[in-house]
Formats: sequence, structure tokens, C-alpha cells
Amino acid sequence: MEGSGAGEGLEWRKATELNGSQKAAENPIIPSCCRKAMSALPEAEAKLHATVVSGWFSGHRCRSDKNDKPLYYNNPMWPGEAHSLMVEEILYEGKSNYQEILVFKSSMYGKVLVLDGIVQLTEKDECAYQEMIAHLPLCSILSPQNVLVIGGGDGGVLREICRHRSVKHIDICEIDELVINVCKIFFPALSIGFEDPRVQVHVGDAVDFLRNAREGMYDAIIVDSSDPIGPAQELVEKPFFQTIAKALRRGGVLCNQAESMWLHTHLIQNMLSICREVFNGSVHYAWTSVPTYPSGVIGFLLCSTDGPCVDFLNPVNPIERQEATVKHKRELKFYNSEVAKF
Ligand code: SPD
Repeated sequence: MEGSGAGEGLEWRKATELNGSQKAAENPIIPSCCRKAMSALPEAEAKLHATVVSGWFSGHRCRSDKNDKPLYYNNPMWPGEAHSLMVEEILYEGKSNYQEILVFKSSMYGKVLVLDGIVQLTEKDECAYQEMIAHLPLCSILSPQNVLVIGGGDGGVLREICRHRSVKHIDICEIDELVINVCKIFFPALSIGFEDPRVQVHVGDAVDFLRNAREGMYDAIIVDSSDPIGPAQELVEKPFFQTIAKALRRGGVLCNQAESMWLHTHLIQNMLSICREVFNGSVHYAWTSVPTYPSGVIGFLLCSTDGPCVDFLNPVNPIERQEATVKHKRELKFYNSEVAKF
């Protein structure tokens, strides 16, 4: 990897350099697990992220004690459970100003990106997430032109948005430049999204970015965030949704990563009720199957602002029309107009 063009400040370690163990709120109606997940973790606890133990990555947080024995901690987002993946090789381990970044090669799902101990994507099942979060909103409106992506530093959502020929400009606001750089090295099939000339990258805080965005500027905003612990905490709060609604044109759409209906019912209910207050058009919840995410599913909050009515279940801008005219190097693997009706 040395001299690979990863860029300055890319802090990384080769697998050979790793030691053995590394290789290996206040609302009473919200239960404590969700309350804890919605609030920032104590600094000491937040440092205990998942590592690889005895050749397995586990989606709970873990560190080794001084005798190299693993110590396990519940992840407050999904207490009492963990999903493990067999690790063939650790490809990258680093720490940015915001989070710990891990890339490894798994035996069954290809390469895996992990942030602060939580799986963000695997090569095998990323299509189900990126295709849905991008095409559910973009296919629900006619001729989307200006799109904003919040998060999404791996580039997969950009890759999908770029299928839409009507799109003229895509802003992406990602807080962590190291995630972008690491993905450009290890996940080229996703980071290809950054190569489209319509894409403009802004490294920074999404809340600030939106505060300064021109009113009514975007046809669609896609929030591809990590879970609401750490850097993404503010992205589930009312002021954030208010700035999104303001940045959307009339009849514009939001698609927001919205966790698992099996694990985060209260968080989802909370987000839905905020969005029903903030958005005057449609508010809808959709979901997709991603086997490497906790509980195997993840949801999306779909909202539209006041203006032309948006029916998320019946796409007026079907993806099949795009695909019929321009042949993409990469075929869609998951999304189609029928899947959108679920
Ligand atoms: N619980 C994990 C949620 C991850 C959502 N973001 C994934 C980024 C893929 N572009």
C-alpha cells in the first residue's frame, strides 16, 4: 500500500504489523436501549470498538484485556446480539478525527468496511442498500436535477444517482475525508461514483452545510449516515430535518437511512413523528434486506415537501426507462419498480 497514492494523512497499518489479538434522553416512552443509542456515549466507553478476535469480526464492541483475553460490551444500538463474519485478512486499520476505520476481507461477503465497530457495507450486499436509498427517492419525482448526499463517503450512493441522466449536479457532504480516501483504495466499485463530473465533494459537517444551503435548492436529498452514535447523532434530530425541508424545492424528496424496524421501533417512531410535523407532503417508511446489518434489514424514511404530490409506492420516473436508453457498465442488482411497491 505504501506509495499507492492514498494521500497525506492516511493513517494505516498492514496486516503484518498487527499483533495476534488484533488479527484474530429523557423521554420516558423510549426504552433505555434506544435512549442510550440516541445520546452520545461516555468517552471512555466509546473507545471500545470491535476488533477481530481469533479470526472473527463481531458486531459487538470488544477489546482485549492485558492477557489478550477478549472483553465484550453490548452495542447500545442492538443490545444482546452480534453478527460475526469470518476474517480472511485485515486490509486496513486506522483512526480519523471522527472514528475508527477497519477494512477486512471476509470469507463470504467480500471486503467489508467497518466504522467504529459497525459494519457499513460489504461488497456482496451493498447493492441492496445503495440502490434502494438512491432510486426510491429519485424515481419518485420527474426529472431530478440537483441532488445532495449527506454522508455516503464510500461513493456507492453517488454511483447510483449517476444512473439518472436528468441529474445535472450532485453535492456530497461527508465529514470524514479519510473514509473517502480509504474507500477509493479498497472499494473502487463504489468510489467510482466520485469520478462523475457532476459530483462536487464538500468535506465538512452536514448541519453547517445545510444551514448555508440556498433555500429550495435541491430536488432530492439523500442522507446516507452511519448510526446515530458519534458523528451522526444530530442527524436524527428535529432541527436537522427542518434545515433539510428548507433546502428542498416544493415537492422535493428526502430519503434518510432509518435503522431497523426490528430493533429501533422507538427511534423510527420518533423520526416519523418529527417528519410528519416538518414535511407537509408524504411521509413513508420503506425497508430493504441487508444480511450483514443487525437484524438483516434496514429502513428508509421517505418524505416530500409541500407541493406536487409524491407517491413513493408508484414511481413516476421508473428506473427501467433510464436503463433502457443508457447501458451502464454495472447492471442493477436489487432495485426495480416492483421492489419499490413493497
Ligand atoms: N447500521 C449500519 C448503517 C449503515 C448506513 N450507512 C451505510 C453506508 C453505505 N453507503
